[in-house]
Amino acid sequence: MTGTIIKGIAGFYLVEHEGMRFLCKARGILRKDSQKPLVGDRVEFEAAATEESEASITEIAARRNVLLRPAVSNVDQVLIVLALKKPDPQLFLLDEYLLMVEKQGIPAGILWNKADLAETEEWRQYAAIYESAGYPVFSFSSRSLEGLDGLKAFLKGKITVLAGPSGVGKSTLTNLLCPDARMETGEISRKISRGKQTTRHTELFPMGEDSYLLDTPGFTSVFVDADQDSLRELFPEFWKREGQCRYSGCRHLSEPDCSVKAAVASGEISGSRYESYRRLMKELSERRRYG
Ligand SMILES: Nc1nc2c(ncn2[C@@H]2O[C@H](COP(=O)(O)OP(=O)(O)O)[C@@H](O)[C@H]2O)c(=O)[nH]1
Ligand SMILES: [Mg+2]
Ligand SMILES: [Zn+2]
Repeated sequence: MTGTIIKGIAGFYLVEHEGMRFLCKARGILRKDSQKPLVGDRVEFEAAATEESEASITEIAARRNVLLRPAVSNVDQVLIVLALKKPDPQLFLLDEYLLMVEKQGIPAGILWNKADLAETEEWRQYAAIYESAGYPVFSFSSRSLEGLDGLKAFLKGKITVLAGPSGVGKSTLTNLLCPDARMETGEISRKISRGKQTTRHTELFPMGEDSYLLDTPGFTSVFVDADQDSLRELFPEFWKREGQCRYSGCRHLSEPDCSVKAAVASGEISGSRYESYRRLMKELSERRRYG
């Protein structure tokens, strides 16, 4: 049978297959080849007679990708979650998250959450910035459930990692969509005082129809692993215009006849995205000088 590893438990692996769970050991042959199974792995396994009794993984399918933190394979997409209010969105941080995902070569989507707290016009403004950059954009509320259908369609059949700052509603969303998830949710201040989120294990929560969610703790800052000459390649809307600037290798800063700056001036590229680029270019030059 084939299934997906959703969790590791002290040397065993919980494998999901069409809504059923099988507790599996890795066959000796895998251990001999020092192939360590990972959450997210699509595996071949031999089931024991009854569900939840011991079965064994005999083969791990070739991985399409591997993330290190969290340790998970075969991620189809990362959904970056921001709240429209509480906490207010930080676009620079969102852009940093996007760059991190672009760097891994994994498709990204953006979810504007807590739609119940904001006016539709507010979210349309944010949505426009990122739609023009080429990202799929959604809005949702765990309170009113508006946007649920669109979101479900986006998640269907995929392994999706949820990322984004703390307090934006990632765990609430996970609990809502995944019957098995019992993630802790709550106000930011309470969480910090309890010092949680550090020892969380990696677990994929099945949503049915071969769809899985991975909730992650929030980061308030992100390390963008790029240099000044590769940063622009991580902005899809800049990359699209590569070759249209007067100078090849144009950094889109003070060069004349720059297609990116022209697109910013005409509104085709959002000013806030371009500002994030400039700010990061500056930070990267300082990192190189002092780092
Ligand atoms: N108004 C509103 N509050 C929400 C929504 N989703 C989550 N919350 C609240 O936001 C707080 C943080 O949620 P949580 O899921 O723990 O955020 P996480 O840190 O991203 O996992 C909790 O108090 C939730 O009840 C929503 O759609 N609307
Ligand atoms: Mg959470
Ligand atoms: Zn340029």
